[in-house]
Amino acid sequence: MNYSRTNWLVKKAVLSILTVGIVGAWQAASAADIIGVITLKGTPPAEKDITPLMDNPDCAAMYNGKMPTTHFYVVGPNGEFADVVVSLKGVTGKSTGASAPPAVLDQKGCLYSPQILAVQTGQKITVRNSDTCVHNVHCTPAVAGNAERNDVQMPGGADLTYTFPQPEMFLRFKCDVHPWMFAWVSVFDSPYFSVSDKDGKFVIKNVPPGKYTVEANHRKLGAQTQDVEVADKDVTVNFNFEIK
Ligand SMILES: [Cu+2]
Repeated sequence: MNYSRTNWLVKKAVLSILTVGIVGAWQAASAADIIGVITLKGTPPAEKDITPLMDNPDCAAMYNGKMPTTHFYVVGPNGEFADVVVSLKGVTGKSTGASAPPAVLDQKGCLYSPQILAVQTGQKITVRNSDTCVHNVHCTPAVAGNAERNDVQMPGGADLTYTFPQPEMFLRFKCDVHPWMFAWVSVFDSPYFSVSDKDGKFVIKNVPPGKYTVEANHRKLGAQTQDVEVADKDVTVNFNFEIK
């Protein structure tokens, strides 16, 4: 074997060791998603008509005579249950909120949109007024360290920005001009949470390997938990809520 052939073999061996090392490190650091579907069994109480909204000409103009209602139970035809906040219980100190894109809380048709929102500690919440009337954004946290604020927002006014440093479930936003307007913002000290969509689906992305308790929390029906172990494959966890 000549020198250059030996040299090439040595280089090839070093390269394979490096490759194995890099792939190994990548696998060790891999993460997986926790996915699932939330369903509701039984018939929830009927939503309430928001009649005072229709007494307000600015707000009523957006509904063409069709009465808006509350959104306490957002359920699909096969029990697909939306607006359930799913998170990893007790995971703290992992927030990437400071560098996460802002979450948007809009005021449209004299309702908050969305009405159930989840963010990280330190993540910006952009509150917008898409309506032609004035709103009064009033957040009323219950956890020490999260500040109450009360801000007037004119139609076409600049976006407002809120952040909360402490975890809190269902932190209330209300409007002091329109007493039916509420949004409930859950704040987590990690990026590991999700809100179920209209199909009842949720995804908690890039969860590091480990054992966790997954909590599904609905504002009216309370919380359920399930234990899971995450390795290197996606894990499915479904929750079923029931109206008794
Ligand atoms: Cu308002």
